Parts: sequence; structure tokens; C-alpha cells
Amino acid sequence: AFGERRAKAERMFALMDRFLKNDPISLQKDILNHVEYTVARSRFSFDDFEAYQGLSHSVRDRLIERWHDTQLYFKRKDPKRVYFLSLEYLMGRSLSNSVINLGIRDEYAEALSQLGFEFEVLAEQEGDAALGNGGLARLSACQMDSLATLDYPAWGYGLRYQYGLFRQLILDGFQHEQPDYWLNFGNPWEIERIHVTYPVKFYGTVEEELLNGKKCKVWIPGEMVEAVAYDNPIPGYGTRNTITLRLWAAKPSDQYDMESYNTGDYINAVVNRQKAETISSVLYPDDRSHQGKELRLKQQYFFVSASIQDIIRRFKDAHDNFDEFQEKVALQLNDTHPSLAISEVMRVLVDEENLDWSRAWGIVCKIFSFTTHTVLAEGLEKIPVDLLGSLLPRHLEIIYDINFNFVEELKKRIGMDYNRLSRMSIVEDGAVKSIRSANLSIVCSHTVNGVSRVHFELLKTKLFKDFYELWPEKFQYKTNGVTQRRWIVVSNPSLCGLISKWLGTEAWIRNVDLLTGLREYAANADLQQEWKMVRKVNKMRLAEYIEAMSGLKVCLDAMFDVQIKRIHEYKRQLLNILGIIHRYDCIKSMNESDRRKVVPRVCITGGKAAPGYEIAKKIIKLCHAVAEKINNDNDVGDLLKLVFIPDYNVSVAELVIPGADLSQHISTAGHEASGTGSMKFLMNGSLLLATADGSTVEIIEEIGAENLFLFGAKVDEVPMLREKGTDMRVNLQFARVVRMIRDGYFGFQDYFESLCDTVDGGSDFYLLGSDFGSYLEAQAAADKAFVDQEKWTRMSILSTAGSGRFSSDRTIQDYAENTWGIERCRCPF
Ligand code: GPK
Repeated sequence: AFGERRAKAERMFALMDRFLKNDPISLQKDILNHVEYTVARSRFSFDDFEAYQGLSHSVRDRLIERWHDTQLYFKRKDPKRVYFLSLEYLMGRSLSNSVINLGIRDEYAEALSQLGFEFEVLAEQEGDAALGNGGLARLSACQMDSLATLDYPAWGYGLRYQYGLFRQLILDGFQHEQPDYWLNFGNPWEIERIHVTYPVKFYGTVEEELLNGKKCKVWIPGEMVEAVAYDNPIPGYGTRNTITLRLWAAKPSDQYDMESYNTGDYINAVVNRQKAETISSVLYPDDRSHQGKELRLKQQYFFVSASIQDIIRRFKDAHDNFDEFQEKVALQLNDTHPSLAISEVMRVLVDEENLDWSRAWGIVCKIFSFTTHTVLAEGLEKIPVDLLGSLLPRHLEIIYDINFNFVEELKKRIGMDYNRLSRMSIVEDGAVKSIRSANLSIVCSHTVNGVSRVHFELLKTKLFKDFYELWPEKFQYKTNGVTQRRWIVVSNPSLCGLISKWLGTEAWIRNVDLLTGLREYAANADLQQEWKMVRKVNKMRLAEYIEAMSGLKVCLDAMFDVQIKRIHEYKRQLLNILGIIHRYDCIKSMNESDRRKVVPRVCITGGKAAPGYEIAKKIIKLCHAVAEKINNDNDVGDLLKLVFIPDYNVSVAELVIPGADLSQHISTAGHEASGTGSMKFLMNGSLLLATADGSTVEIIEEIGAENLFLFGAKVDEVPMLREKGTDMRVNLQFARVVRMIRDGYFGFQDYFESLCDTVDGGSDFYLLGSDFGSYLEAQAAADKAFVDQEKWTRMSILSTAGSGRFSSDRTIQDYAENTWGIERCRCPF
């Protein structure tokens, strides 16, 4: 039988093209075939979008080839794998990234040009995959790219939301949210796996049964849905390795609701069935605040349960018992969102695989690692016990048991210190009894990671102090990084070419430490000249976009000053706007000759506010109100412009970041766990204007304090300053700009009142008032540096040259070696 199967496989293989060819003629053929047979358009008449579809399907074929080989190779080698569990991924577009990582960008460009198309134009046809909110979600995407490139045997798991992050529509300066039904136009980057499905259970009761004389728990579910896998191949750069991001979609379960069809109400039965799909329908758009919503908890369990079943199935395909489980499986919790995975693994091992509790617990403690992305206790997730008990009754029992054992152990270690015991308990006995997901994750993980050194210090001394004192060896940090493939090679091709030319190699694309080689040319006049040209081209691209979008013409000689990120009070977009008002006010009061000395600025801002975050929405409106005033003031002209870029997302970032001269990262010290936007700007040679927060402290170490504009209170000064409060009688400049808003200078007087209240009148929690003076000084220093273009360009080159440490390749290698214990597994070409 084996011989026959083999002969059949050989026969089929002989019929196939073994490897798709990548010469321009073959590529043209493949694109046209896809236009005709996949997209079903006539090859004599198709538009740019259809050409994009044909093109991306031909790329997809090439991805699949490598992906099959990689998966087969992993299967044969059976290495320890890391499973990255994350509820959010901000992938953005895939086309350019894929052809670059496959190493066939130029071949495609040529093939398309022979067909009368331009690669860039077709690439613009693609919509973003926005299955996440902000930094945390984009970090997952960067890390997937690094995992593939560094040949690590890794899987990403997540949810296939039908609606990604809302689209931001600005009407009259106010944010409106529109649904992002991103799958409307098809998605060539995923492969539906109709046979990879798992049942996921909810609700019901737990009963005790006797099995072979042993008592065991049986969960009788009240509802069941099916999880279907959608695989997104992630190609590495300079390697054949192509790993899997497996996203789960919810479908009605056939097994479960056969019953309801016998009641005669056929229509209602079908309609009810369809409700299962709501589980994976929409991404929660609140960056970091979650209020114990049932649907959210269902999403978390749905994706965790399907992933764990998949992981255990894969393990059991190659092993007959669990002895080696911890040698083959590492589970990474991206924040606490997937923390139900802990109780799920316990449940499967104990209730379904019949392991003893203590053996299962021994395994759990060796496989989980947890990364936290927050600084604030308020940011920590809590699950109301009532909610958990009704949705997942068995999991609640298991978590109670884990907590009981933990607290007993703790009493032996620290005695009857009730305050401390209650702080550390996984169960919180408050007005609403709840599960502290972070405590659960710390107790059950072998390693807890922070995302920058400053963050790590705060974890040890504040947020997780009690746990750090108990288990200091569990705590580590891995400073975040971003992928230079997406953030230089894809988004800034001219800079990419320039770097390779001066380094004499493209090797930095896989080994980013080589960027330091640029340092020796930082003052070289030729490099400086070419560097300025590249920057100008990118500014032009951005200026065109701004004009197309808003009708505003901006001057290319002005300093492009950018702040783009999610809108949050702690990120202090308001400080930026107050600074702009101050600049405007100064210009207004100048005479002609003083005006001639002003360095012209184009201030560019953008970002989404969570739909329910009122103050953040007011900040967006204020930005528009101020822009309206400034941009229409003839006294000001080109000296100052303010633009809000609507609907900020990954592809907008790819356009904006390379065009920035200056970028702002100005959170109140001690509030930004890391920050990753700054790293993308740094790589692209934008100078930073920043506070000593998050990863900025490490950026300073790499590039030197003289190469960025630093200001504001330090982490350890913040509590004292908060106590003191801002004295408006001393802080006259600050008082004046806030007064202008209060007096209705920009209109909407009543609407902005509560926004002004957050920074004056003694509250000013984020210290805008006390940092204002030094903020203005840093801005003045930036103006001064900009006048000296030679100095500015040198600083810009040194920024790129010092950005190597902030590659996600470094972060991922550190995780692999020091947290997951996995090794590279490179599929032969
Ligand atoms: C942190 F807690 C959270 C969250 O819910 N969402 C999110 O994007 C960010 N983050 C931090 O705010 C950044 O400082 C950090 O760089 C990023 O996560 C990645 O670690």
C-alpha cells in the first residue's frame, strides 16, 4: 500500500511545476493566468485593482510553495516550537513586503512594466489588515517577520476579525467611526483550511463522574461553536522559511445544534445558528481599557481554546505521552489577553488527558512566558468572577484551585501578612469579585518580561513589586524592536538603496548591527548631499499626500514635525497643540524682521481615539480648530501649518515616517512602557524630540544625548511634581495658551472647557504645565539645529546609524535564547 501511494505521489509530482519560475516572462504568464482564471476577468480588459488581484495571487502561489516546504521540514525535524498567542496583529499591507522578502521585487517590477503596469501603483490598491489597535498589535506583526527571517520554528495564533479597527472619518473636525469590513474585496493572503476546525465550548455545568474508580470533572457545555483556521503565510527575508500566522474564525457547529432542527422551527434554528459568527466579528477598539464584556471574554476563550487544541493535536501526532511536552512547546502570552490559555491547558491535561493535577501543573509552569506592555495598575485586566463562572465554569474552578495552592505556598514563604496576601491573590475580593489576569499570568509563567529597561524597573519597584520580591529570577526585559524590512526596505526604498550603497552590502537587512558602519561617513559631504536628496524625495511624497487629502499646500523647506500614534492623555498630544498655539501666538506678535528669522514648520499629527474616550476626541477636535485658525491666517503664511492626517494606519505610517524631519515622543515620564514609533522614525533618520520615557532612554545610549532633543521631568521626579501641582502664576506662557482656548479664540468654547480642566485648576495629572517650559526650550533647540543643515544631516545619519539595537531581530533572538529556549530550524533551499 505504501509503495502504491508513493508511486501515485511521484506521478503527480512529475506533472507539477516543481518550483515556480521567477523570470519576468513566467511572472507575466502567472499574473495573466490569475487575472483570467482566478479573478475571472478577461486578459484583454482589467483595471488596476484586478491587476493587483492577479499579481497578488501569483505571489501567494510562491508563498505557498515555500510555506509547504517549511512546514514539512518542521514536521520532520520536530524542534521545540514557540506559539505566540496574541489577540491583535496589525499586519498592514502584504504585497510589497512579500515580494521583498521572497527576493523577487525587481523581477516583478519588470514583469509588470512589460505588461504596462507600475508595481507601486498596484501596491497602492491593497487595503490594510488592521486586526489590532496600536503599538502592541504592530509589535506582534514585526515579531512575526523577525521569527520567520531568523528561521525560528514559530507559530502565531490570533483571531480573524471580520471587522478590523474602525476607520476614522473626520467631519467638521470631529472623529466618527466607520466599520472596517476589510474582507469585502477578498483576501489573497490567507488560506482557508476548511478541515482544520475545532469545537469550542461555552456555558453549562461541571459534573463529577467516576471513571475507573477515579473521580473526575466533566464539563457539560451549554453552547458550542466551531473554530475554522485561516492560515496567513509569513515569509522570512533571505531564507526559504515561511511560517504560519493562524487566525480563527467562528462558525456554527454542526455537531451541536442538530437537536434544534427537530423542533419544527427551521427558520429560527438557522438564524440562531448564524449568531455563532459574532464571536469573531469585531475587534474591540479600546486601546488598553476593557470593561468585563462577555463578548470580549468569549473572543479570548474562543481563540485560546482552538489554539491549544491545535497545539496539543500537533504534539500528539509525534508523541504518545506528555513526557516531552515542555521540551517541544513554548507558549508566549502577549499581554494578559490570552491568559485563559493557562487554565485551558490545565483543563485539557487533567480532565481530558487524565494527568494528575501535580503533573499537569509541573508542565504548565515550564511552558508559559508572559510579556506585559503596561505601566499602570489601572491598565491591568480583570475578569468578573460571575461572568467567568457562567461562561467557563470549569475554568473558574481551576483558577480557584491554582490560587488556593499559590496562597498556601505563599503563607509558608511570607507568613500571615494579610495585606500582602490579598494584594498578591489571583482573586480580588472587591465590590465586584474578579480574577486578576496579570497575577494569574505571573504565578503560572516561568518568565515575566517587560518591554524596555525603564519599564522593567517600574515592574520591579511598583506594579509587580510583591511578585518581584518573591521570585526575582522570573523577571526579565526585552526592549522592543521593529523590523527594518518593513520600516526601511518596504517604506523607504530610496534610503534603503543609499544605505546599501554606502555600506557596500545589503547584509544589514538581515544583520542590522551593520548600520553602525554609517557612523564613519556621517560628516562626509557626498553622503550628506545624497542623504538630503533622499529626505527631500520622501518629503515630496508626503506633501503630495497632504495636498491630495486636505487641499493644503505645504512648503518643502519647512521642518516637517510629526506626532502620530493613538490619542491618549499620557502621550500628550495636547502638549504638542499647546506648543503650536504658543508658536502661533509668538509669530503673531512679531514684526516683519523677526518673522524672517522664524524656522518654518509643518506640524503633522494623526491618530485614532477610542470611540468612548471623550477627552481624546476633544483633543482631535482641538487640533482641527487650531489648524483652521492658523492655516487661514495670512500673517503666518508658510511659517506655520498644522495638518491632521485622518485614519492613521500602518500604510499611512509607511508614507509619513520617511517624510519626517522631527518626530515627537513626549509621554509623561513613567507612562510609555516602551514606545515603538520612535524606533521607526529613528531608522528613517528623523530626529527625536522626546521625554526620558520608555525605550527613549536606551535610544539616548545608542545615539548620544547630543543627537536628539530631550526635555521634561524624569521618571523619579514625576510623583513629587504631581504633589506640587502647576502654579499658573509662575507658568505664565502655559496659562496664556490655555486661556486662549478657554476664551474661545478657536471657537467651541464650551466644548473645550472640560479639556482645559484636565491641565489647569490644580489637576494637571500628566504634568503638561510643569513640562511646558522645557518643552518650548527643546523646540527652540530643534529650530536652531535645523538652520544648520549640515549639522542636522549629520544628526540624521547618526540616528539611522544608531538604530540597529531597535530591530525586532535583536528582541526575538533574545526571547528565543533567554525566554523560550528554542533553536533555529532553517529549511534548505
Ligand atoms: C500597551 F497595554 C498596552 C495596550 O493595551 N496597548 C498597547 O499598544 C503598547 N500598548 C505600549 O503603550 C507601548 O509603550 C509599547 O511599545 C507597545 O505596547 C508594545 O510593547
